[in-house]
Amino acid sequence: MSEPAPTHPEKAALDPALVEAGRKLFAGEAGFFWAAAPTGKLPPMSNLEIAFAGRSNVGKSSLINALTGRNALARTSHTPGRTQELNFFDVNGRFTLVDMPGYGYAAVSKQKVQAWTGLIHDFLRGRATLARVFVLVDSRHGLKAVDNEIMDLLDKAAVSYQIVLTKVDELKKGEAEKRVAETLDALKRRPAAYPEIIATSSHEGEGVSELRASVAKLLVERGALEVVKA
Ligand SMILES: Nc1nc2c(ncn2[C@@H]2O[C@H](COP(=O)(O)OP(=O)(O)OP(=O)(O)O)[C@@H](O)[C@H]2O)c(=O)[nH]1
Ligand SMILES: [Mg+2]
Repeated sequence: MSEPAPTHPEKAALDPALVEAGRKLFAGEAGFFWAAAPTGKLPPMSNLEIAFAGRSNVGKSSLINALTGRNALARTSHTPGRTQELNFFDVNGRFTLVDMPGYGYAAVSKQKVQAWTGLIHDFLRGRATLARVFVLVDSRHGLKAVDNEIMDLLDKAAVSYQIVLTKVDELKKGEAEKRVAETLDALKRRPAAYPEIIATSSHEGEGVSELRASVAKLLVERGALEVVKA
């Protein structure tokens, strides 16, 4: 008899070889190598890049720390607006993580918001080495207008992106599943959206190995990593 069809055919976490590849991928060295301010230069393009975008305070920098197993590789803060540049982190000389300033944060000057928005948009639209954008969404709040704007931009530029829900440790049991289903539904007509959502908690580690596996899968697809099947 044939096996029943999987409910999440794309679910990278179900493939143990990818989970292991993801673990290894993030197990070695990780280091900061470049900051780009709105008026500054981007680093020369070399390795594939994976960017973390999302509203201010959603947990972008914390998730980079959780993925790389460091406490303070990317700077985090309770106060929104902590990350003010595009920060580039090399992982094992193999690929690059990009921590971005938050969008939709109104408490800094209008001028600053404009400069950050310009920087974020230019980078997301025009970077050939950008392999995927993780669009982080607070699991307590779901998609907001600013998230839809960023997804519109990524769809138009045909840049692959994946929604990652953050801070699921703050939710009651069962709420995360509901949020995932509702968010997936909102992505249906979005051509550049990866059809799988990962629910994470940087504080408790939930979803982190799944996210690492998703990065491994992406690098395999782009020819930047080989995975030996068990
Ligand atoms: N409960 C909970 N809080 C989290 C989690 N991840 C991050 N936070 C908290 O959220 C706040 C913001 O985290 P950051 O990682 O600095 O957020 P960011 O998106 O980089 O913020 P900006 O750089 O200001 O845009 C901090 O107080 C973190 O401790 C999580 O998984 N669970
Ligand atoms: Mg940050």
